[in-house]
Amino acid sequence: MFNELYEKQLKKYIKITKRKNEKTDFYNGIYDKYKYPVLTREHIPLFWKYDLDKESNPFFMERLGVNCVFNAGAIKLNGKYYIIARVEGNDRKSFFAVAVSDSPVDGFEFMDYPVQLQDIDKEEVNVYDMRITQHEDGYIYGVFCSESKDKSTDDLSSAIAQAGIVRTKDLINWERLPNLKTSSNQQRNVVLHPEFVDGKYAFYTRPQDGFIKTGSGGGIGYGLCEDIKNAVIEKEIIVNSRKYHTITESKNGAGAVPIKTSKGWIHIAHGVRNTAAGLRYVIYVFATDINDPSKVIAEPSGYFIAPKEEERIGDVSNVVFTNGVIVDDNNDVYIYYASSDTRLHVAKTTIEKLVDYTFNTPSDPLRSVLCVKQRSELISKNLEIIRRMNYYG
Ligand code: BGC
Ligand code: BMA
Repeated sequence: MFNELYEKQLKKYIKITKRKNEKTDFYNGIYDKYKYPVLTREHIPLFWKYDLDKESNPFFMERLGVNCVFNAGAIKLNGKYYIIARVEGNDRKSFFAVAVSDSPVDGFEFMDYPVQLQDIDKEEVNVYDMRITQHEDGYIYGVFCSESKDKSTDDLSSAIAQAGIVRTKDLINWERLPNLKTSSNQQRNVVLHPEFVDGKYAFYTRPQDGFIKTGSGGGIGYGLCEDIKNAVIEKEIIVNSRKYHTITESKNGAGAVPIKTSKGWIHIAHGVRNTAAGLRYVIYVFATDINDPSKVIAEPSGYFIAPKEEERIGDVSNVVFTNGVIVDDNNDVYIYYASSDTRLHVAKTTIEKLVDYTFNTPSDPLRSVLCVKQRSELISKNLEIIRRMNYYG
């Protein structure tokens, strides 16, 4: 009985991890979407959840269930594709786990153990959303959110979020460095830039007044630091502000590590607006100057990816979120994005398309009347083309 139950679940696990992915018929010309999520809770090895000892677990029960697998950093290393996912147990605590595959779109399997972070702060309760930066100093860095209880209030849901930093060369042994220090007492969505700027480490930050409320925190920030082993940002500036009645009205934050292109650094970030149904998270794109990664030089209007169909539903519905992108050797770009804090998907584009999208999509004119004008110009240009086609055709 025990063995049968085990084998049945094992078959399901093998089926899901060996399942081949395929493109959907979703079309916008900008990226393709894949049918199956690349990681879900079903991808978690059985030996992470069940006690496989018949004596101590006669009913073959899950002892330590996993709730979801989502927001992930990503990197290609020695020809393999690695995803560093946020895994959340049934106990609501998140941790990091590395999954690897020979393919960017399917076949991901977790390494035997989750990432074992060094315990440097007894107050730290939860960790999540690791960004993986292959830095020119030779290390691979992971920057993540380290959360602890806010003891200054009786509100039990109030927390202090800080940026934790680890580094590795092999994705197995991780050296933990002290958390980043900035003048804001809340930091989430911190991303390390892959190159030195003026000989210093450059971080994208997201200062906030409160844990959920941005307060005076105006958007995605930026700052330099001298020493990564004791990272302090003295001066933080806002590079990409939140704006009224846009997709970033409530919050925005850096997502994946910026992608270097001939026209500038391309950032795939997230924007949040509030609705009667709660916060809505979408993914958007902007670019910064190749020589000054704090200077925004392009920002296509609206969202790049928004939750669609089954992506809308999950633990925290109406959310898409990304913190990991892989640029392949042939300039294909894989965007790993999670939906509704539940599962991880992949979308595929190319550097060429991403550059075209970023630099040739009109920007948001910020007012309905101007948006109609913008759209009418497109319509009249197109009607002219259609008329000509009919005439010659
Ligand atoms: C959750 C995150 C969330 C944050 C703000 C944290 O406690 O783990 O997923 O982004 O709160 O809502
Ligand atoms: C946050 C993020 C994510 C999460 C999102 C929606 O602020 O840091 O971890 O996907 O909220 O819950």
